[in-house]
Amino acid sequence: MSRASTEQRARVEVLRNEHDGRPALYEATLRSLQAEVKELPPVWLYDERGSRLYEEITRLPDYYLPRREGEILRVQAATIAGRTQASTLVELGAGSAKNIRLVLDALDTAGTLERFVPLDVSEPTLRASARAIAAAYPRISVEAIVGDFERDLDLLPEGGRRLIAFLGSTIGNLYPEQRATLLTALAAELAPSDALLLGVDLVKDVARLEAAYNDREGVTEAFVRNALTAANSELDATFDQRLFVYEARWDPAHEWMDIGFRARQAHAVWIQRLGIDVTFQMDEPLRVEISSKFRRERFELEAARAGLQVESWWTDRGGDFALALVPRDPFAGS
Ligand code: AVJ
Repeated sequence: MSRASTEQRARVEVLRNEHDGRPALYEATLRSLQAEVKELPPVWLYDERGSRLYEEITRLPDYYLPRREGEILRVQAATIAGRTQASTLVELGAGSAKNIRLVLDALDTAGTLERFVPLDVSEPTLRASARAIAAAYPRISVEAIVGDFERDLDLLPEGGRRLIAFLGSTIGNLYPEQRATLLTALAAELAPSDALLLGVDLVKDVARLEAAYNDREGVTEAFVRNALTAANSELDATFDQRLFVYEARWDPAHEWMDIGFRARQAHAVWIQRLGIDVTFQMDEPLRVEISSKFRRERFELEAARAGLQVESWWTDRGGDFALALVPRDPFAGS
């Protein structure tokens, strides 16, 4: 682990830099590209350009997720602050950290907040949002962690009352087994006065789901294609954009959006840094991410299996999105 830099003035510390996580990512990429259904792990989506494109997605009219989550937070943030009385707010997969500001505001108003710990895979994005948060909330310190929430929970600072937020339905990018592993790891990480705040997108009308990932402007396609560009440049790979057609469709059996490409024709892609050739048949899929959609009962059951109990489940008025508040120990007297 390395301490990349300390920026005293902005009170932003970057614990651990991007470098440290690369071997594990390459290993995971190797495995995914050799799996039955070929996949490029979604972490490849979130380099600096990808994070910027995701920002753009959040402004698309059809991409309702962040707006619905914001709607819930505007109603519930004060309650969340009152119940958790958190002194440390952690955000996993923080990105540019927009909706989390609603939680920061409420905790700041409640007067308990001392520290914000955003964790994200993109170092430039993390640095920018950490600086912006430090400037906007002069009373708190910001300790940013460049990392992968599936691997780096042990890097989270301890002490105080911690609220660990995982917003935007990012948990939907994980397969059920990975989700179970993460929830179990979070349950183990929580101290008695800590809590989790999870944002999850809900199962809904297929047309609306598919529209959210197939915008006319092609921003989502550009975002997903950027994973190929990122892999080409960092792994010295030969993914040819013209040989892959973008596809995002609802998988009713798994209740997830299946997002990626289909090969236009049979061909091979050489991945120099991994030392492998990946061969595609005509029409063969290359998945880049899944985006699981949830139902309350199933989610609560999964949480329970990990030893977590959902104390509050809040949705927006339309029932599109949900926020789950999960204390390690039930909040006393509220
Ligand atoms: C950030 C993972 C929640 O799954 O909706 C948006 C990513 N992909 N458009 C999602 C995404 C295509 C997004 N998450």
